[in-house]
Amino acid sequence: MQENYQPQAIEQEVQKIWEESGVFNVQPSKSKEKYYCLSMFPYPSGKLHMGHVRNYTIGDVISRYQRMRGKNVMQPMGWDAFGLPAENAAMQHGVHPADWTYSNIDYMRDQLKQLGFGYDWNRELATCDPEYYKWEQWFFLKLLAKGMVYKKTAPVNWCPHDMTVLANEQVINGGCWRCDTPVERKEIAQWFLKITDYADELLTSLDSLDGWPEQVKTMQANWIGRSEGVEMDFAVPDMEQPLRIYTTRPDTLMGVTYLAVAAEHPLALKAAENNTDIQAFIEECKHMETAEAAMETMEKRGIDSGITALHPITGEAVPVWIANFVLMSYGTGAVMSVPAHDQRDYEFAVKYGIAIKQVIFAANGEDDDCTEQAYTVKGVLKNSGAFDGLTSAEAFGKIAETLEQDDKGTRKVMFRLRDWGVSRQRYWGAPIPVIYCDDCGTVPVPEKDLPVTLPRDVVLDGSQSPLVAHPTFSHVDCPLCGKPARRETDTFDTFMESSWYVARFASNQGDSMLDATANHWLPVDHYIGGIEHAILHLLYARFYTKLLRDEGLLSCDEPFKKLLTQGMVLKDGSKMSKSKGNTVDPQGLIAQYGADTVRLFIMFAAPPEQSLEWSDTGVEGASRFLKRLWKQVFLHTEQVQGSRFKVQGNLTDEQKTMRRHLHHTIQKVTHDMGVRIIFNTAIAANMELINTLIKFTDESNNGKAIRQEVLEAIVLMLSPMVPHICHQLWLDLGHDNAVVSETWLAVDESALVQDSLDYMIQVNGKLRGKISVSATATNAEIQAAALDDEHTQHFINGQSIKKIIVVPNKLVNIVI
Ligand code: OVH
Ligand code: ZN
Repeated sequence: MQENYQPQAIEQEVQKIWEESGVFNVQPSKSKEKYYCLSMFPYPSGKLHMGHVRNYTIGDVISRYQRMRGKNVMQPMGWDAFGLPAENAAMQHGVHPADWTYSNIDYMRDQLKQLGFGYDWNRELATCDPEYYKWEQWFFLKLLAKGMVYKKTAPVNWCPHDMTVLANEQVINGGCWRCDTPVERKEIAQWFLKITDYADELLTSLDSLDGWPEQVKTMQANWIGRSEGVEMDFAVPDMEQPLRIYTTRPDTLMGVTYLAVAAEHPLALKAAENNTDIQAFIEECKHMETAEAAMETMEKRGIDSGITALHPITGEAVPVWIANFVLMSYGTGAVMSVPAHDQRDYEFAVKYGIAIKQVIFAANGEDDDCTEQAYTVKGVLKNSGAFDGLTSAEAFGKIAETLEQDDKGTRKVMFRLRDWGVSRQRYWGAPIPVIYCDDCGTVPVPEKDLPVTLPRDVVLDGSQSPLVAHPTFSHVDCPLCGKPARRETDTFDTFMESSWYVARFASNQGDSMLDATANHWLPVDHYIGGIEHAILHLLYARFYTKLLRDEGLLSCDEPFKKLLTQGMVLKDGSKMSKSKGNTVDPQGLIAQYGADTVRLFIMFAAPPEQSLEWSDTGVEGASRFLKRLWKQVFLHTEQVQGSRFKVQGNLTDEQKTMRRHLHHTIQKVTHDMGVRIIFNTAIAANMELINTLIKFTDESNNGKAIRQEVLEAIVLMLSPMVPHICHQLWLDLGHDNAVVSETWLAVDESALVQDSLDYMIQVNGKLRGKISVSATATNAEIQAAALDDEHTQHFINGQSIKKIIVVPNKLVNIVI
């Protein structure tokens, strides 16, 4: 065995052995239980960052641990390859998005291999491969035929200078990222998936996800946002259509002092007809971002439309305002406003001098004043005519009933969730497979013509997508009538690809979207990824699973049994980022210390769900620990010279204690890795065990046998974390098989049994002696043994004893 630990000398060798033996390539097995472990697949953005290294190390450690537990583990890897960064690179460096993407993939794949992750590379996929997105197009057409997708106009961010649609992240402080021109809101026709049809199921089946963090389930539930309320009509004398609004607080209906409509609402447009101020206001509202987050923080502004609507119960005239915070694409584009009981309505009313009418009062005499701010809690009704004296809950029912009787409203369950807009006006994405014909309308691309592939000959210049002007791509013959027609030039949101890759990995990836083996592997047993995907990606992937199920392609209801959301990797307390210049490049560390040190540091520095603070001394520490482990194995092999010793006869106390420490450690590490999914404590326990082993200098044959047992156990326990060094040490310890295929350790219960226990003896609270008693001794026996102790007797010195207290497993306190 080599005397010194040289990671560079072993890591590549070990990786070659794994690759050549194909240990990580799996097929369904009848005898072994399956375990599908998946880490969120990366955007091939260039090279791995520490967030990736952390994510993939956690996944690999779980996979290797489960493998040792006898599971048939499937751990795949692939590339979420479409998206804006490739287009940006194309513009900045003049490289084609496809070339950029594939060369990044090659580089990053190599990095993943250098880190020793045990992937089944036979299952690798890239979402920009036509063989992949073909099935996405195919499935989209299935959904289209089913009525699960539709087209409607929806706002996008539009740069009037570059004549292009901007993604939300391309809007910086309301301006275009390239030219800073104020961004406008523009309505264009786009494709939507009816995720709202599944809102109820997406919400209720969250309850079945026992293996998900509560926090993530809450975020999903809030996003879906189920509410119970009343939809009602306010008649507008000047207009044919009444104003339809929805409220979750019908109990406050008698406190309505105005209504607010979106700038694009028909009522607003009518009001603008002869009013230049209103025209100007509507024009201004167009210059606003579409992002909902921007809505929350922007200044709330409005203008009186001059039109009034009639209160559905009192018939009183209520002014209608046009407001920038009401969105046409949201609900009905109109809301009722109750300034006394809603903070946003309150601020708007104060700003524009609109009346504030309090109708809800506290039942229990607490402060219900609403002159400084809205009083938003529920209570008892006043100033509400026939409804006075009712509680909010009672009023909800009574008011709903009254409206229903008059045909002016109905109770309604609503969801905050909107349908999923999947159109992107971009080049580097999967083409949406439809054709527009003047005669035949919207025509799905025939199945035989799939995939609709992206043309390669394009130039990206930051203005509109090159697909729009591409001669052969955009101009096609109508599949139905053969006349010249236009192809859809939008591409899919990249969340489409990441919504079903999970199932594709699990399938044979042959000539169908999914085959039956997908049902063997799914659901994913453990899914690991960043918290930034807690809402959208996970919701879309859950939705897609249900769509695939309802299409007969999958049999499970949910894709992810267990979810681990890893924490951020920080440096000096803040997020690592290129712009801050505080990144640590994994590549340099691998070269300097080896992959095992990087993996060990990452797993030791923090529990997986917490943020991890980068520390150079921590990396040094991890490296030193591996050297120490190596040295202990080296010294042992020198001592035993290839002989195997077996424990014979009785063990000494010291030997028993050593074995007890070992088996306690196995017990703890098994629990930490398999149940708690916390690895830093498992590593720490092994570090303590090594420290104990270093002090265990017994050179008898039994001592050597026990040292062998301890070293083997440490190598097995650490092998999921640091698989290369453990591979080598396992061989050095005299085995001829690969540690990767060893089974996990069993606790030897008999080693845990302690024959005797040590007790400290205190006399009047002062430490006076120490005794050793049988582990099965009764309290009375322990007391007797304590009083019998020579030193203790000296301190008692014949005085009478007032009290003796035995603290189990610890001490005996004698009071005189
Ligand atoms: N392709 C998508 C994706 O997120 C996933 C799809 C399933 C939608 C890393 C950092 C970042 C950091 C540290 C140092 C420098 C720079 C995780 C950044 C992700 C994800 C995968 C893939 C990052 C967590 C946040 N973070 N911590 N530290 N692809 O390539 O961005 O959440 O789980 O690993 O990431 S991705
Ligand atoms: Zn046609």
